[in-house]
Amino acid sequence: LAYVDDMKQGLEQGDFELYYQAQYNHYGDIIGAEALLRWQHPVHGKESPAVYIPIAEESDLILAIGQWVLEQACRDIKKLEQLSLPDSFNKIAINISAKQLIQHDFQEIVLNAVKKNDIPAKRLALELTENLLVENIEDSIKLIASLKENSIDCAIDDFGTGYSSLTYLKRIPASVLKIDRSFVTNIAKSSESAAIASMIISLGKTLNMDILAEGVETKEELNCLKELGCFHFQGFYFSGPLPFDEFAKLITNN
Ligand code: G
Ligand code: G
Ligand code: MN
Ligand code: NA
Repeated sequence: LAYVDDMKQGLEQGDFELYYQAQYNHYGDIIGAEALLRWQHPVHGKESPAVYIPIAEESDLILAIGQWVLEQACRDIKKLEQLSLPDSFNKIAINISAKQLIQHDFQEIVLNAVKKNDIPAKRLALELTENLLVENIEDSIKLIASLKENSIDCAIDDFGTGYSSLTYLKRIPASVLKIDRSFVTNIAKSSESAAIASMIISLGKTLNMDILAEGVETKEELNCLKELGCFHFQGFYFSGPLPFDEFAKLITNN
């Protein structure tokens, strides 16, 4: 439990931080960003959320962390609203864990954070993984539809890696489909990856969703995605995750 205690203490001490990775359209305009959690373990140093989020998910600490992420993102959106943002900029997306999503008052929690920080709801979006949605399919469908009515869009994260059935996908009223990084890496060299990406892109189009490719690292990958009809991107080729101030500079200079 030592690790969970370290996280709890880190959260209380204000050691957690949100970084922002910009998302771009095919003109090179910034259309949004994904908020990514950062925390430095007192002994192990910088660690990926891929390591500590699953540990937090084993206890209720993920709820406190998720709450902090939600509120911090809303505070940062408030700060962005006071800058001169480009017209292309739409929203900031935060990642949501299973335990958060299944809270009976999850929607209320989200809407309260929006209200409390006095930001337009359309500036906040949620990223939910494919598996998370499928595990709670009926409730997820209702929740996403209801959030959408309240101007909060949802994206399906890591698409293609889970066990989603296409029947389910059709029923999920998400606005964005994020092509998992694993299909984007080497897309220019691997005909298999290209075929899968192409399938996801046509699927998304059929379902009237925006398609965003994550993990774009090279010009070749970018060109390949454009040829396949994907026009929204995120990845090191454009920008890595940045501390808020640097992200704010990036977006106002773009
Ligand atoms: O930021 P990358 O840098 O290492 O993130 C690794 C993984 O952690 C990704 O799958 C990402 O979705 C997840 N992640 C990052 N930030 C958050 C967060 O605030 N909440 C949740 N639940 N997951 C996050
Ligand atoms: O699962 P999720 O999509 O939320 O993962 C986001 C993770 O991907 C973060 O860890 C982020 O730092 C990482 N990431 C973002 N862009 C790139 C990229 O271009 N290449 C690689 N390898 N990782 C990336
Ligand atoms: Mn994500
Ligand atoms: Na992802």
